[in-house]
Amino acid sequence: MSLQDLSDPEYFEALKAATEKDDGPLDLKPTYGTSDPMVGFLDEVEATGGLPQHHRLLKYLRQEILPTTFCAGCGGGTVLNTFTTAIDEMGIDPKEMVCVTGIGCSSWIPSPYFLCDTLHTTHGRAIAFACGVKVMKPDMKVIIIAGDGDLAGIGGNHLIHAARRNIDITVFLVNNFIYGMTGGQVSPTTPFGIKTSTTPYRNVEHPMRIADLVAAAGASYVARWSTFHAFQLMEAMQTAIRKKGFGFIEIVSQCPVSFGKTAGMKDAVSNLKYLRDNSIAVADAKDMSEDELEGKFVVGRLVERNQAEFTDGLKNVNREAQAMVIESLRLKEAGK
Ligand SMILES: Cc1ncc(C[n+]2csc(CCOP(=O)(O)OP(=O)(O)O)c2C)c(N)n1
Ligand code: SF4
Ligand SMILES: [Mg+2]
Repeated sequence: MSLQDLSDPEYFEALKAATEKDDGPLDLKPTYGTSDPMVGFLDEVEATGGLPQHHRLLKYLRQEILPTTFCAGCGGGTVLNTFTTAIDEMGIDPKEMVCVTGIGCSSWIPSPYFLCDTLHTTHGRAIAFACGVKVMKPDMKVIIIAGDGDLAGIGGNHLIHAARRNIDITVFLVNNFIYGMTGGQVSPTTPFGIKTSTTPYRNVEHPMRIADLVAAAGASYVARWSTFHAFQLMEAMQTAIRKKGFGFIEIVSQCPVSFGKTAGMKDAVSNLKYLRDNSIAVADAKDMSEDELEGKFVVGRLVERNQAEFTDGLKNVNREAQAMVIESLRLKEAGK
């Protein structure tokens, strides 16, 4: 399976027919009955000598499209695994979710790989589509997974204003520091001094601290973790999904191919060591100066607060407006 196959209309029709089959409600009982995705998996590998057909997370994936097209060592696989585990542990029925995404390697994490209703939108417009879905379907869990280029670059304005409105959607921004899919161009989150394909000498811009910006804009929950911190990330994903209002996690992730090749970290391990060695816990960062924090990733919960949510506000104003119209009609009928 390759990107080429996906542009073949016949292949797409077959894929559509396969995914449109309605098999009734999904059986959400974990196959192995544990939250550790490796338990059972390794036993089955050993017993069969091949890849397991019954891994408990497989049912959340569009299996007809596997294996993924991610490069070896890409953080996209970790994010997909972490997200799927979070959904499984929370017992959320994927039929009650809509995943929305934009364009880029990270946008492929929910679409096509995660098996729920997905909207694969134009570059930078995932949040605009997601807001529309949430307003019309307020009971659905609306979750966005997309890249730094998509959400902080071309879609940055939508992100800020959705956070300001505190609309009840969840956004997982995969920050691999570059435009990965198009060859590693500099992005708004590229660290200072790093070489990319469009800054071959070094990046002279300072990166946007996108999670801090979203926190300042008014989101209910904001955290930053990395693919090195898979378990903390999984728990934070659950909190963000549960939290009423705008939930946001910046997931600092590795792209050994488009980022690592120019930045001097060609394999996943050196990328992950870079994430590990440059992560500072929120509590430790409090006493550090701006200069000391240059090039570091402050990880942990940045904000958690309770405040009015956008779709509730819309519902209330609709109710008030209807009451006003009914009252004015009553007065009119009464000749007053
Ligand atoms: C309007 C528009 N401009 C530019 C592009 C080309 N383009 C496709 S993916 C992409 C960057 C994606 O970067 P990011 O969101 O960080 O995802 P990554 O591939 O790094 O995961 C760009 C610029 C496009 N598809 N549409
Ligand atoms: S180019 Fe980078 S982000 Fe895209 S799939 Fe490959 S490793 Fe992942
Ligand atoms: Mg990117």
